This record gives sequence, structure tokens and C-alpha cells, in this order.
Amino acid sequence: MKLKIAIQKQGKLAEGSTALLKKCGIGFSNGQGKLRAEAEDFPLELFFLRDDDIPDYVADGVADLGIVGENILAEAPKPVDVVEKLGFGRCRLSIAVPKAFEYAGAADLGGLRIATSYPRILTEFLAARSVAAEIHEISGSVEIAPSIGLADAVCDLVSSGSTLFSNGLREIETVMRSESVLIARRGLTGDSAALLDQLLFRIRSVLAAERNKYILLNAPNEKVAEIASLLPGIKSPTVMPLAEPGWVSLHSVISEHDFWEVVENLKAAGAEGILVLSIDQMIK
Ligand code: PRT
Ligand code: ZN
Repeated sequence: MKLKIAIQKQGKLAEGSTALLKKCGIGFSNGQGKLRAEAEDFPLELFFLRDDDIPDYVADGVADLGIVGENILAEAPKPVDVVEKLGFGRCRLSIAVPKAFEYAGAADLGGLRIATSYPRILTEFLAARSVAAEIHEISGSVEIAPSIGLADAVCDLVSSGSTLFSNGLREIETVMRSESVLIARRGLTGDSAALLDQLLFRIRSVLAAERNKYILLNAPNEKVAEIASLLPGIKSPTVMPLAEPGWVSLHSVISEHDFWEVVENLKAAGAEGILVLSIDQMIK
């Protein structure tokens, strides 16, 4: 019995999907042109596909699991379960106009021709704001549509913003935010459901590790209480004596989210020799 997972063959999610599985201890070889592979250390079979096809494979039961962007599911909803947000492939679907276009609000989009590969999401966005615009569906290179006279504006995925910038476009509205998610076939039971639980346990440990840092620091005895109060940790910090009398070493785990703020507060409270390490796995 093997679980089957569909991941992107080539493109913006391919590397993140492969890296996540490898961090879960699941190795496989995905050479050029390969469409499937067997994992070495986990009962998993991999399919390498175009991202747009992944939800269909999972909905049809050809694959049990898939990794795909939320944008794909929002544009073409399929009967699959979203099991976990994976934190990579983050982007936003944005409306952009030529730099010189004066934009005050959604009403200014009225009557414009907007080029996009996401007509469904854009239609909902415009309808919610009672704006009537003309949607031109194109499948690629959306960003050049205004410069060749095909459209007045675009609605496209953006991550760094450099594609829009180099095409003389300016982002004016965020239509949706997206990241990669793990999807599963509906009604997984028995051995398949048990394997999914095992895989999810590993994925969650990897994600938790990525969202946290291990911190070590030295502090004089009289500052320990104050410094410990700044370290939320999993439970409470580990405190160990240093060879130098009157000093201890504190170890704890802090969230990457407020990392810099915590480090500044620790320094201000008298912490010294602060070391921050990344974590491989974090088992909860
Ligand atoms: O061949 P296949 O169909 O599998 O790939 P694809 O070309 O359709 O998709 P791909 O690899 O471009 O994107 C796969 C998924 O990655 C998307 O569905 C999103 O969920 C996610 N993602 C994250 C992105 C981006 N970031 C992204 N920046 N998808 C596309 N882009 C493109 C965007 O369309 C634009 O052309 O990158 C350009 C903008 O990037 P910046 O950095 O210049 O803003
Ligand atoms: Zn695609």
C-alpha cells in the first residue's frame, strides 16, 4: 500500500515541494523528463505534473495528495480537502495599471480592459465592488498586455514585484493572497488515512521548526528572572550554570515572527553572547 502525491514538475512550486518532502526524510530521484518516482524511505509514489492539473488528479482519485497554490484552487475549485498550509510559494494576485494611470479607488477600474489568467477570481472581486470592467483571459505573459495595447490593466500573480516594475506597471489592488497547500482526496480511510497522518506529523514538525529559532545566551544571575520572562519558549527556558561564578546560560525556542524584537529586548535586559540557531525538526 502506497500513498500517491502529485507535485509540480517544473516551476515556482517544484523546488519547495521537493525540499519539504526531503526535510520529512523522504528521498526520491526526479530526473529530467521523469513523470513518476517511488520514494525511498516512505510508502509514497510521486507524480510530477503541471500545477493546474494537480487538483483534478486528486479529485479524480488518481493521486491521494497534491501540493498546489491556493490561487489555482480559488480559480478552479475542485472537490478536494485542503489539509495544511505549507508556507512556501507565497504570492498575491494583484491588479496593476501603467505607472501614469491615476487611481483613486475600485470605481476607476470601470470600463477598463483587464488582462488576466484568473477570470473567475477577478470577476468576483469586481462584482463585490459593483465595478463593470471587461475581462480578457490570456494564459501567459499577462504583464505585456498593456504595452502591446491588448489591455488597460492586468490582474496577475506578484511576488517580488519586479516583473510589474520592469513592465512599467504599478500595483493598485490586492485581490487575493496565496501560498502552497497540501490537498487530499476526499474520504481517505484505512491505511491511506493512517499514512497521511504519518506524513502530516512530519510536515508539521518541519513547518514548526522553520517558524522557530533556537536561542542561547549568557546572563548574570540577577537578570535571569527578567530575561526568562522575555523568552516564551516551548515550556520555560533551560538554565545552566557557566564556569564563571554568577553567570548562567539560558536556552530557549523563540518564534521567527517576533525574533528581532525579542533579541533587542534581551540585549537591553543584559543578555550577552546571544546565539541563534535554526531547528531541523520540532516535535509537538
Ligand atoms: O508549467 P506549470 O503549469 O506547472 O507552471 P506555471 O507556469 O503555470 O506556474 P508557475 O511555476 O509560474 O507558478 C506555480 C505557482 O507558484 C502559482 O500557481 C503560484 O501559486 C505560485 N507562485 C508564487 C507564483 C509566483 N510566486 C510568481 N511570482 N506563480 C507565478 N509567479 C509569476 C507571475 O505570474 C509573474 O509572471 O512570476 C512573475 C512575477 O514575479 P515577481 O517576483 O517579478 O513579482
Ligand atoms: Zn500552470
